[in-house]
Amino acid sequence: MFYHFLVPLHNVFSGFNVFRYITFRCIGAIVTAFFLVAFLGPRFIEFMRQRQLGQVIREDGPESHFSKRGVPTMGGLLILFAIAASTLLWVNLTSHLVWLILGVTLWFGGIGAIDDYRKISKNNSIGLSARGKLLLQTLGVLVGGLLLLGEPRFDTHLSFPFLKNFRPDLDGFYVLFALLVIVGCSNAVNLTDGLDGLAIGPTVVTSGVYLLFSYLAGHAGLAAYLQIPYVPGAGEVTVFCGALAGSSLGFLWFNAFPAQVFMGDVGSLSLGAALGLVAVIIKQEILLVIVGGVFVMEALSVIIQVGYFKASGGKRVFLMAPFHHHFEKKGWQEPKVVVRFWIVSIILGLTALATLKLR
Ligand code: 57M
Repeated sequence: MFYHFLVPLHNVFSGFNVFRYITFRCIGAIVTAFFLVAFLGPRFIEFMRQRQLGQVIREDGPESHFSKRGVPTMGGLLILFAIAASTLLWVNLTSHLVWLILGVTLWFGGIGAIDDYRKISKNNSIGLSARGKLLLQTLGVLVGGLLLLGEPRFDTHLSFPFLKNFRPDLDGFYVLFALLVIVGCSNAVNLTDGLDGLAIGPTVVTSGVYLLFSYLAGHAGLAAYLQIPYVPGAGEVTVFCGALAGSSLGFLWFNAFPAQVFMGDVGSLSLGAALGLVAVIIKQEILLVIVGGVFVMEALSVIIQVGYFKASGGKRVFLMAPFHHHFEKKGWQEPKVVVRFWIVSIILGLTALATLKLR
């Protein structure tokens, strides 16, 4: 919005020219989103507490989690509000890509919100069925995917980190691939969100890395120099990534151990979908396996555990899945598990950045 109102006023005051620059608007989006969450956070937490809209805790989980009963949840509403408000303030509103990302993110948030609300209002931890959730997620991605394919010059080739000349074309199958990336990432973030700050920390790192990649992908000269796919219009996605990183940092303020609020499925499903879609749009889908390695590890631990559990008639690979519960069961304190997962996430983020030069 600022872009549209203030840039035309540069004749009156030349300083308004600064609103042209993606870098400036991205920083504006980070700061705005952070302070929106920081300011509204205590009010939201108080609101949820007064209405006793708190977390239901499973009886079969680690005992250390029983004390978390009643912690306000659905903090994702706050994150989504800050992302949407900050993006709309700072982005160039003619960008189709940003509207698409906002639409898909809010759709996934809506699915999560229905699920959360059913759980807390009935207070019996039963939300939407897994099949119902998957169907709604698939619908959201299919509509988004078709709109994306309708974009002029949308590239259906994949690009692999470290391999600049290997770019297979998925053509019509690209939508299915995008479905796998977006729904997979959404559910992986959801599985990761089981300890204070565990999902939001790597979300900050991942959105930070994609912020940089989308800036580079949207700049023809830099993209050519670094030999990454050039995606016209991706520069505006940088502003969205800024809003995502800023609101996630703001949420971490309250979600850090001991958490005052959980994000709920409204947060985890939408954040995961947003990251997956950004990766798809800027043609760095495979890189997500590295940058979002913590989410991938968590999802794999569940697949391995459930698969082996069924195949072996009740044996387990981990003490408990997802992976973070394994370490809790081994006796690690919650903050230790979380900070160590953050360290892994930061190292993976740096590795992803290194792929820019190593190709
Ligand atoms: C949801 N949700 C947290 C909170 C958060 C297939 C199976 C492995 C699925 C998995 C599952 O349901 N995962 C997705 C994980 C829950 O948090 C809420 O859910 C939102 C995210 N969706 O925002 O609203 C609990 O996590 C804790 N938490 C924190 N801090 C946070 O900032 O401490 C969350 C956020 C909260 C709170 O305790 O109540 C969750 O874990 O339920 N299922 C599991 O994760 C279960 N694993 C399991 O059954 N493993 C089996 C195998 C055979 C599948 C095994 O290994 O034997 C565990 N879930 C729980 N306890 N709660 C089992 C133990």
